[in-house]
Amino acid sequence: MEVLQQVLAAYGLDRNHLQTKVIGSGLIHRTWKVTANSEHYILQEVNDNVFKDSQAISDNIKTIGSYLQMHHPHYLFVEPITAFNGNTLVTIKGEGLFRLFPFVKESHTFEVAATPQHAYEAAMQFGRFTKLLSELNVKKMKITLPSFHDLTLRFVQFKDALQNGNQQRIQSCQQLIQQLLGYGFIEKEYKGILKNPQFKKRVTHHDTKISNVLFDANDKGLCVIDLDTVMPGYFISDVGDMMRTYLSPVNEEETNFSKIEVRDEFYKAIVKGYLSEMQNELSTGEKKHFFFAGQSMMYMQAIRFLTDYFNDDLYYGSKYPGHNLNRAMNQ
Ligand code: GN1
Ligand code: MG
Repeated sequence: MEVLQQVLAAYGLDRNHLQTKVIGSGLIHRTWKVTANSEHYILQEVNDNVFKDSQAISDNIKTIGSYLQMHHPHYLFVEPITAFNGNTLVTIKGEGLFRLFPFVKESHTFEVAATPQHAYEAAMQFGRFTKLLSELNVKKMKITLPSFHDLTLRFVQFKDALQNGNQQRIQSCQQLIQQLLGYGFIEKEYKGILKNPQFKKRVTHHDTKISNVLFDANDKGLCVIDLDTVMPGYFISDVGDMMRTYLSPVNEEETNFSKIEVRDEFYKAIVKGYLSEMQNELSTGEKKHFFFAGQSMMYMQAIRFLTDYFNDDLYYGSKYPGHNLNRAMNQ
């Protein structure tokens, strides 16, 4: 707590009237809701082990912020607050890297898509975000995580882990490994996309789970948040991660796998919501890959979790033995 008070003081918040509460379920950053003199804020510790170039994140947020301010001033863009050091990021020696956001009044988030309407609203918001930025030169965006959604690289990392990872764990997962290798055609199709001139790089969010959308009091989407992975990418990343996270009634932590199913209505809602904004942006070739989008992101996440399991949970961490194995099987 001492550390958080130190961080908040760097933004001019009076350390004597503060309340902090852990919120969010992200695997990479840590997040708190802060109340200071009845004003609310969101405080985040940025994982600089994963995001090694924090300046790239700040630069991208500035680039997008100024573009939207100029061309779409009505868009609700939640920017981090500038600290006394003139920067949005504050380093506390030996502790980490932090930033602070204003809390958007009367907004809320969902942890799961409970109704097709939630899925529709979220998909529309992610589509709108990319569409509003479609005239921004995508090359101006920095790469915050190199090769983040490169399925070929993830496949190579998976095969690397099979060679060099925890042999005991690998031995006990032969069936799952064979199953995942059997889906290798998904990676081949991805390679085809890289060569397909109909596919375009756009400003892509890359983390489209429902909790990254702010909703208003009437459950209408307001805007998207969590912009660290916004960088050039393909639409399959955003649409695919929505499918990965909205189609099933239970999330990636569920270990009773019989509860996992694909809810058709939610699939339709994602396509409809996304196309309500992106209809005229996507090529015919891209539109043909809606189904593939879901397939490829679920596959990528399965091999990322299993790779991490074989690498002794170095990346995602684990709360109980076999956690990342369960996450992989869930996918
Ligand atoms: C990570 O931290 P979080 O939960 O927003 C990961 C995503 C995964 C997700 C799986 C930078 O996101 O790619 O889809 O976990 N982000 C990074 O829950 O690796
Ligand atoms: Mg995230």
